[in-house]
Amino acid sequence: MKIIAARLIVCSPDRNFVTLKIETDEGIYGLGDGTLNGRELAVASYLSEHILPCLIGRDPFQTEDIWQYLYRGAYWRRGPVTMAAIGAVDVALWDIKGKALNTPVYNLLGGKSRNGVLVYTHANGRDIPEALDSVRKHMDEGYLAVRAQSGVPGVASSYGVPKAGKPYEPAERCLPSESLWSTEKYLNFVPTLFEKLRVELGPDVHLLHDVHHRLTPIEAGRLGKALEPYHLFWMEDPTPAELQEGFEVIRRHTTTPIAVGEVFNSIWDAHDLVRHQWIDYLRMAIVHGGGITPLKKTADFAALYHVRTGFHGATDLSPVTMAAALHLGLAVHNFGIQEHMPHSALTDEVFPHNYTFDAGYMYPGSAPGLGVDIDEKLAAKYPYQRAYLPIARKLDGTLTDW
Ligand code: GCO
Ligand code: MG
Repeated sequence: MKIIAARLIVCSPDRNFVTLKIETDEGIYGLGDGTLNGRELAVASYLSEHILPCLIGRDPFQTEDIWQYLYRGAYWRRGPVTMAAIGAVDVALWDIKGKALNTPVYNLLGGKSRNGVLVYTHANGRDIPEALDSVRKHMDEGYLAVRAQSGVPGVASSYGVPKAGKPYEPAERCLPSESLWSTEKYLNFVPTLFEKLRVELGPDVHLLHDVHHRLTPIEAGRLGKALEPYHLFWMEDPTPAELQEGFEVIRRHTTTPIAVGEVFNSIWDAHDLVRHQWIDYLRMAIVHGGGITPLKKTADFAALYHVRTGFHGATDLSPVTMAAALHLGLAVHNFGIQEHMPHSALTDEVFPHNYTFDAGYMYPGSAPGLGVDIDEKLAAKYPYQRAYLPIARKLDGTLTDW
């Protein structure tokens, strides 16, 4: 089998997506996702200018060699743009491989290690009563695990809280908006949120929380300790993770489990975190980490240190990445949980897929390959629109991590 064509479909059905379609001489094609929120065209250009011409004529079954060719062969390694571009190719090749062998991708990764993939979804509210209602609503829908975010009194536009009545979607089709941030107000408030949730909801539901990189390690240690009575499933991205040893400080102070990695793009970003057991869950997105090939290796490495997976699953990753995460999550032994932030109805229409949700779990389906397609005619009706993530400033105007 040979690759005869590779092209991009950049569309915006409610939000931007960069999709790669690789076609073969046997009529089988595969899809990959190259979406990098707010930087979509950088990945599209990396793919069309630098990668796609090199794919023509290659054997799509050689996922390992093609991955090494694109990673080592470029000389310039890593970084979100490069790795998302490589990830798009790698995932499309696994899709082709599954279709050619007439089997779902998880069978090529070790087969099913479990019946279904435990997922968590997002609850949010402008205040504690609204956040509580939102968690309850998702529990009624069948979710066994829910991430809870709430507006913080005295802090305008807190992370994770939608603008009135709209589903939460951080990228906006305008120049970056600015939100204000106060660590002091946040740290005083969050334990009261989870105290209320536990009292009202009981001990069984898994509760998660995303700090979104906003604290220093010692502040994160304080928060983790304060949250211990409410036994969170995890506290996510407590501090920016460039300094991996920062997590040792957090670990020294709290037993609240830690999840990190949605902005990582290489096993090397997590190497120290994993081998020192400073974290519990690794959240790298399949696309931004360079595809299924490196993520399988990363998961196996993490397994040696009791670190489990919690792959990124926000709406800025397309249904193709969602499917890839479900196949890999079903197969690896050290699966932890999968994020599920459902896409809009329009996005789902553009990307028809086989994966399903039932009673707290998701299932990738048994279609050959990944089980996701793209309706190109419909996609063409929604052209790319420039969009940015917001930025955050402290109350005194200092730019801080969003
Ligand atoms: C999450 C996230 C996201 C990010 C988004 C940025 O845990 O799902 O933190 O919602 O903010 O992916 O593009
Ligand atoms: Mg997050």
